[in-house]
Amino acid sequence: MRLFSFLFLFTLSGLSAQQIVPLNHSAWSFKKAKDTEWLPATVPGTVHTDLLANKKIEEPFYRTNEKDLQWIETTDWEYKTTLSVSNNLLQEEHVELVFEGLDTYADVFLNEQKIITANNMFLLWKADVKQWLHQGNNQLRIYFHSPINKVLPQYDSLGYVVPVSNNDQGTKRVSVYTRKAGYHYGWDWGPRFVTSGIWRPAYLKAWSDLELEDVFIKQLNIGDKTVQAEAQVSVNATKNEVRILQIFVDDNPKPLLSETIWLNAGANQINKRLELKNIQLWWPNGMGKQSLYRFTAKWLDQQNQVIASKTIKKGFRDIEVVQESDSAGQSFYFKINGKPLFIKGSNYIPLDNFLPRVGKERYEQLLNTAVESNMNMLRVWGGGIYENDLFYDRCDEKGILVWQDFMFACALFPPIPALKQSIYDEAVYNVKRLRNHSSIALWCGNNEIAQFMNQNYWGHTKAYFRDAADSMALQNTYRNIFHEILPAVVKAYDNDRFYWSTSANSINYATVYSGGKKSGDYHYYGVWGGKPIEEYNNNVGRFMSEYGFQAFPEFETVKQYTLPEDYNIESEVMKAHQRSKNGNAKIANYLKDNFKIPAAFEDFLFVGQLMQSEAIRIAIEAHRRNKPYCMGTLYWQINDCWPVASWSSMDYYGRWKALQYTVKKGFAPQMISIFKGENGPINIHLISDDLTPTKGKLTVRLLDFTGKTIRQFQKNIQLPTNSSGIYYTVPANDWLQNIDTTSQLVEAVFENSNTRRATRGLYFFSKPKNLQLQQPNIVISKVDDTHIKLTATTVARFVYLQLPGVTNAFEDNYVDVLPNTPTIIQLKQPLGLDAVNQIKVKSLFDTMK
Ligand code: BMA
Repeated sequence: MRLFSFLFLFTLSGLSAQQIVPLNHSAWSFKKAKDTEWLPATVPGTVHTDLLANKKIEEPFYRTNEKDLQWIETTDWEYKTTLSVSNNLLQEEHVELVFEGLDTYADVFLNEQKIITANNMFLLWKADVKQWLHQGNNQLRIYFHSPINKVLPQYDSLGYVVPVSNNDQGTKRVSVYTRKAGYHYGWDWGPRFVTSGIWRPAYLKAWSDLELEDVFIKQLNIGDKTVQAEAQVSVNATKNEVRILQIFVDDNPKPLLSETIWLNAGANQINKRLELKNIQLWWPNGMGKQSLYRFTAKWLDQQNQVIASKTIKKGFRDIEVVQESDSAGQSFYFKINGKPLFIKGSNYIPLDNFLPRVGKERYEQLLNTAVESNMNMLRVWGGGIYENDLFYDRCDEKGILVWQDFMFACALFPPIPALKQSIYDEAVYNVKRLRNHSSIALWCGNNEIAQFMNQNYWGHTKAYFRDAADSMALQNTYRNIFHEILPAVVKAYDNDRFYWSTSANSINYATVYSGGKKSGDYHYYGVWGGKPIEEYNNNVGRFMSEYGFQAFPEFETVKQYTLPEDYNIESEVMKAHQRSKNGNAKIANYLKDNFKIPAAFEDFLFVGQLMQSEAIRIAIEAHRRNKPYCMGTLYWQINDCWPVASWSSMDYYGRWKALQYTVKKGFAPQMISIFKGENGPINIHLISDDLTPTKGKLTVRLLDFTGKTIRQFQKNIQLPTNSSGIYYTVPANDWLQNIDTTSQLVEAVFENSNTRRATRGLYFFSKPKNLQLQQPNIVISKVDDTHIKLTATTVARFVYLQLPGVTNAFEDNYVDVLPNTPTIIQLKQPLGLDAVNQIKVKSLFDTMK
């Protein structure tokens, strides 16, 4: 085995005067507990990725390999390393061994002394190990119990089966007995890989005198450019002593606060009022700047030597969830710094099944996609993880608000006291870890549990849940966790943040779900469940926290997990990458109603993406038209954790599906929606989320597919701030008398006179399958290094551009091109000389031949 000695000691950013020895570069090895051969391992990591790196298993995401890897979850594993400890380190009064994440049932032994027994993936585990360490080599060994076998005795002895959705793909659904990411056990977009491992950083932390444990800058009151705040500093002192606390803002060398403090041996909590002048407020993306201030708390001894210091970033903003009774029911919207904000965004799931391999770049790419798509919120959904600090740092910087679920989804939880204690500890740890982040908008107890309990799910009836004795125990546990433990933790540690007990939800703290469209937040899956896509227009709630529609990833991605013989959505391999019940049949049915089903596999994937994009476009337009009745839209889901057919708008490799471009346009500050209700007229709606009124010119045309204008209307209009309204009604008996619904369309363009930008909406009278499209003869020409021009001789629908070898090369894609109206597309990177000739183009017409 390779030995690694710590030749240098250094400090983590934000901490000083203490020694941090990271264990991630140390030489680790691992083995099956029963084996004798140790293999090299990576920390942080997982058993699966270590087996892969050692070529002991095949690529888990490839074809149907998942099936052959299920043995890993019922196996016990061991990890070990040698810690070379210097005398210098041992001079400190305390030496702690810290694991920011152990997945999950882990016994940690130092020099064969058991020092930690871990049972919750979402907790930090640490122990003061000084007494067990000696100078030189020390043996660290971690025994991971199978997360399945560990809880089987509890499962078997309970006497009844706790209802868990069939997302848990185990024969015995034991996931709810363990505090571990729900999606590890499978989901309707994810494989089953029940991981084990040291999944977050591990280190030795040595300190003397005092330990600065936590710094919370609590915002008390925002006045005109002045913010009243409180610094809440938690510190552990080794003895009764007098020390100096200083607080600095940004690079200002003069402390904002400098005070001598009497510390008692043990834990101390020091709260100090701060008055902050000339503060710029923090705003979400699209509303203003994301001003963040750096606060550094320092502890000094009486010789002014720094003993410990910690830096956090903080943005100041008021955020409020407004629930006011009105004629329909009750509002549910966010007010930021006093201004109502229409929420635009999506649900977010973990970026990988093997979490430690998600690096900085993938977080960046995800959050850049959110920003580029004009989002202002992501919902960190409850079947995944409380994300890494980096995720929330980037959300703060980019103005992406976070709807933060606690990690509970689609299942009830067994009535086990130790489990509740662990849940309490987990909530305290994560609320304290994340509460400085301005981006976090609310805490939500769980995903869909109350809703499931009341909808005859899991083969049980409502009556069962209400009356049976075991059901009472489950209900009490539910009430205990989501109505008592979690809100109490939020109240104690993050009092100002709104707590919502479950999503979807109508009345906070109700166990009987009475949700719906009139109050609270709403999950609508009638479309995708079988209802026509137009039903989105009739199912608008006050805050749409979920709705979604599936599509396969594009061919390039499919190629990465298949062989040519798998190129059929009903092949075994394609079905292994489709986890939603009847998912393929649903896609095919919706396609039949809306598009001509193409014969070629690649075209099928392409048209499937158009289907998804059209469905969600209808939903987004309906939600925005209905502002302020509806004040938020979060579609299900922005990303994937592996390559799969799913509701995502961007696939596992970061490739934008057609939907992502539609979302970008659909979430733009100004949007046109041309809408015809049943038996109603065709109305031109304009929606503006801007905080200032917008002036511009509206042009509405009736065109035929050759580009000939049949009718035209123009007027100057003004869009009020934060508004949705009808600006023109197409005169039915003049414009629409003799139209051909298969070869004519309505176009509306709004030219914003402030930004000079044009917003366009199109209305086709017929579904894509019935349109009389002709060969559009699309020509691409270079305008300049970052712009190309598309022209067509007849209407071209959903023109898809691909620059081979470049992912997401274009700012817009899957566009409708009208004849006589050149379409300019911007590129993300400058275009090389010949690149324009390499661009591949395809449109709906090509799939209809
Ligand atoms: C909702 C989510 C997820 C699920 C999605 C698609 O219920 O909360 O549980 O993946 O719908 O079915």
